[in-house]
This record gives sequence, structure tokens and C-alpha cells, in this order.
Amino acid sequence: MFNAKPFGLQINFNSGMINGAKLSQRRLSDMRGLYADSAALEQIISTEGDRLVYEVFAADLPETEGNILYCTTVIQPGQVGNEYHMTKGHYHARRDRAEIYVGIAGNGQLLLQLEAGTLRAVPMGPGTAAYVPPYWGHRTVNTGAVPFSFFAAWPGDAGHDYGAIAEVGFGKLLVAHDGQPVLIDNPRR
Ligand code: PAN
Ligand code: ZN
Repeated sequence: MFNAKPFGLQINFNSGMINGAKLSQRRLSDMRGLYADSAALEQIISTEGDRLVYEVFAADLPETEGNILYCTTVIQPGQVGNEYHMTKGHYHARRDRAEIYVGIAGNGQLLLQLEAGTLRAVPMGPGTAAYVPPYWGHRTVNTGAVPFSFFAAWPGDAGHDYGAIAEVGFGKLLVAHDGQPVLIDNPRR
């Protein structure tokens, strides 16, 4: 089945944005329940407004076996309480599907977690090619003062399961301690 045509899209290596891609935005109100300090999140929304946390610029491709999907993600700098801006995080619905991330601009960390609990953190910056193996849930965190962007490519039939992470979260949080990123145990787990 030929269900996609050849094409090329332009990634801006300064901003991380992809020209002509499908844009999704995640604001603080989309992140309710994901930060440890939910009072801090509500406080920001009521005083500063519903600020942008991250954007995804995705190539418009069929989510089917045999295709490879790709996008860039741009996470704005910032914190909720002392926890850094991050993506929601997910497991692939088909757990045995892997993924590749390549850092574009800014700095952050890729947090990975097995459902049994093992957790790893991979520091990411421009040019870091990080591997998300099958079965590892994944979330990215901007630990810097400028936007952190990266490219991702994954199998078209992987799917996204956000529920497991929305319910119990990751085992560790990335928080600012004297201005430096530190991994601490998630108090809610
Ligand atoms: C990435 C993520 C993207 C946004 O493309 O989907 O960075 O993160 P959330 O999906 O957790 O909101 C990926 O891992 N795709 O499979
Ligand atoms: Zn993924």
C-alpha cells in the first residue's frame, strides 16, 4: 500500500520549529495533575495566565505499520514550583516500539522508565542522538534558560499511552536545587 508521498520539510535549527508541520500546543492547563506542586500550577494560571509549556511540530503521516513518524518538540524554559517544564510523557501503546531523539537547540534531559520502576536520565543538547528502547516510558525536561528542542522519529503503529504516567507519574522529578537540575524521588509515588 502506497499511503504516503515523498516530501521534505524544513527544520529551523535555531528555533526547532518545522515549517509546514501540524502544530500542537500544550499549556499549563493541559498539564494539570502532572506536576508535583499542583497549587503552584494553579497560582501561575491565575496570576500570569495559561502559559505555553511546549509545542510539537509533526509531519502529517499515516499512523500505520511501515511508516516512520517524525516531529520536533520545543519546550519553553520555566518551572512549576521547583520542577522544570517538561512534556506529559508516555509509553508507546505498542510497548515494543522504540524511538530516536536528536537534540537540536538548548539543553535538557530525557527521563526513561520501565513499568517495573527502573529509571534512567540521559542528558541532551544539540547533536545528542538518544535511544528510547522498546518498553521504556519517556518524558523530556528543559533544564536550561532557553527553549530546548529535539527531533523524534518512531514507528507509525507505536501509538501513545498517556494514562499510566498521568495516574502515577514518573518515579523521579527533575527539580531546580540552587539553580542546578537534581533528580529527587516523586513524593506522590
Ligand atoms: C515525542 C513526543 C513529544 C511530546 O514525539 O510525543 O515530545 O511529548 P508527549 O507526547 O509526551 O506530550 C514522542 O515520544 N513520540 O512518540
Ligand atoms: Zn514516544
